[in-house]
Amino acid sequence: MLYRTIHKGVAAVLYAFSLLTLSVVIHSCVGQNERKMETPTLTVEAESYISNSGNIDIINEKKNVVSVQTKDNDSWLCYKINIPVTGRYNIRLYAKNSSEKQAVCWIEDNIDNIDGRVYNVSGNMLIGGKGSDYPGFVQKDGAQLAPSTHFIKLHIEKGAVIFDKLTFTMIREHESSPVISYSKTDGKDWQLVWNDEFNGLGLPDPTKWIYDTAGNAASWGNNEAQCYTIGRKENAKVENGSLAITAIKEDLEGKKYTSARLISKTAWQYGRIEVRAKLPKGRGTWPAIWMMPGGWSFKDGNWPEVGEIDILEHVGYDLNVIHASAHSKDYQWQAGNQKTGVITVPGATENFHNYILEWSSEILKVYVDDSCYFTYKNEGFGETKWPYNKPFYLILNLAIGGAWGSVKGIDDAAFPQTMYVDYVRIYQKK
Ligand SMILES: [Ca+2]
Ligand SMILES: [Ca+2]
Repeated sequence: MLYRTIHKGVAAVLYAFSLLTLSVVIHSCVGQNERKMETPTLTVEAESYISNSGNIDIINEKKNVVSVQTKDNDSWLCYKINIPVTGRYNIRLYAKNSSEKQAVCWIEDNIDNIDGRVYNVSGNMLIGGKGSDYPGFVQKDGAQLAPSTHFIKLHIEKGAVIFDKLTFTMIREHESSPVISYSKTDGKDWQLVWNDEFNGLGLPDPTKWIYDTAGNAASWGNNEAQCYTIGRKENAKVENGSLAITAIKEDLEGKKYTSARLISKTAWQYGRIEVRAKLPKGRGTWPAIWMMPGGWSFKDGNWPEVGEIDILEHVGYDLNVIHASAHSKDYQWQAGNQKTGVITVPGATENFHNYILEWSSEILKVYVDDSCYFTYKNEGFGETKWPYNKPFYLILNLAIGGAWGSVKGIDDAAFPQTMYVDYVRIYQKK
């Protein structure tokens, strides 16, 4: 359910655009000393610096907004922050320029402040002078930060700025080495190799799932209407034996809905992927259970050449009609010739059903319960038609709107809506 309506050139532009302006989720703040990360946005007030250099004043810029005003010379401010999880963070600097000249800011990290090593985390963040077209903050995707206490130094050069706060929002958790599980081609019976029964309570198991928000700024290439969040129980939680991915009608980051997109930390090559789910309903909902190649990220582009396997898609305006598809360079949505199967499943939004992919080097077969309704055989013509001889990871998401989901509009009265997943079980031949 990825780029779909985007032609390659547009995708490339969007990719470049997203690097410049990636806007990620900010919903609530976590205190600076809070180690447990429900919501990975750290907010650092400008006035909370522990040391500084240069000529600065603390001012009440507006009611309830305390800021730091720097003069028109070089200065720095140092902050002590706790980074809870290894990863790359989008860094926003909420500041405005009080001089004519463009100010140059950057963020530097003193690693543990022990050996005096420093490195530039953000690169230059430019704040235009008075009269420039400026949205109130500048942002950059920063270099990777390790989980520890950091002494972060904000440098301000050339201009004079009024600086309110700084935020660090996780873009994507660091994956040291993705786990890959291969099926034996000469194996006999299916054996369970991975599962999540969703028996706990709270956020999804962080050893098994990560959140993907990397396409929020680009509306995920399908012009989707939701903002995907990270570590927010309202959008993704485990309770009553199921994972609940819930789409809510609420404003966040310029979008009108929130939801979640989880991707597995393990990738599998071949196997039987079994997902027991109950679907949301309502015009505008677009739940999906699908797979992309191991290590692939939305920002990597190169869709659909890399391959995509959709085990389930359902759009709310077409109740109970279930789709399975396989996309490749030669068979894909843009050309209208992707390999697809369709089946009607009465009560798909009322009851749990098993959505199953059986996948080998020779064939893709998709089932609902015991009914096989999609088969695609490897024709033996190579990667452009069969890019499925490599590991793929699993994605569970509930999109709202988008090129397909919003064909008949979005029924705001239907929200909130939830996709429930009773379990995910992966079998391989060992
Ligand atoms: Ca402030
Ligand atoms: Ca369960």
